[in-house]
Amino acid sequence: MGRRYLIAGNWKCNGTLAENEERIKVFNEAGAIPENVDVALCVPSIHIPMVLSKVRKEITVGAQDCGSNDGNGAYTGEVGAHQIKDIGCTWVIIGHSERREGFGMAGEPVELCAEKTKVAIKNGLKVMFCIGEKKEERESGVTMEVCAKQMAPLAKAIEAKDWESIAIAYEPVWAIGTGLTATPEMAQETHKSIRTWVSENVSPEVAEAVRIQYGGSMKGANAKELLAQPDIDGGLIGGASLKADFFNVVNGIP
Ligand code: 3PY
Repeated sequence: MGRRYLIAGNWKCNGTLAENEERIKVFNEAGAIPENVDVALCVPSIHIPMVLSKVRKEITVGAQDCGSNDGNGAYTGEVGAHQIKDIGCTWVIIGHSERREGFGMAGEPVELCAEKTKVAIKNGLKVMFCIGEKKEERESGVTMEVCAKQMAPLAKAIEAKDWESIAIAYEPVWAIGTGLTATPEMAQETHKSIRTWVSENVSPEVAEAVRIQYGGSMKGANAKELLAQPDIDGGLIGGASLKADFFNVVNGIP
């Protein structure tokens, strides 16, 4: 496989400054990073400057969302892609299911996620673009229809060359924060279908090159088997990225 693995931590809204400094210390001392993997940490925005100043240079840093505004303006509470880039980040997560669901409020529609991605790339960021189905959608056999609906506005909003700045994070919603994980076979089947969708709707070249991460309760204990699948190119790691176990995932790559 020509694709480099991408293992990224999604710290969500966790940690005091002191706790997150301690996490960085643990990861800095966790041993060498294998040559065929990119490691990133997407941390709470308010802790980005601390993480950038303390983390070892082999680990890149990202935010967990950005505004759809392209530049400065009257957008109270937003953090702009231009600011995330300016401060030194490489990545931004867009469309995580927790944001799509909206924490009980109106969530982020797929068109907004596509627009944010376009703006993020324009401002020099790389994007982990999250997609994935809910439990009832998997049970009624519409997993791929759901993923396609989430990707279609993105494919429409960006140009072919922009895909170089994208990793697709397939995160079945039923596996997030539940301890449930898709079996390696289930995950592989969906990753393969996603790659086929990209081949048919973007181009075979983009499909071959784009990295598809698995997310949803990935941890040291299950990473090796998931990452051994031919279409799983990495992980977006929630809870386990808050612990030393994150490096068991990094070290689980084939
Ligand atoms: C999880 O593993 O819980 C995630 O949501 C990763 O983004």
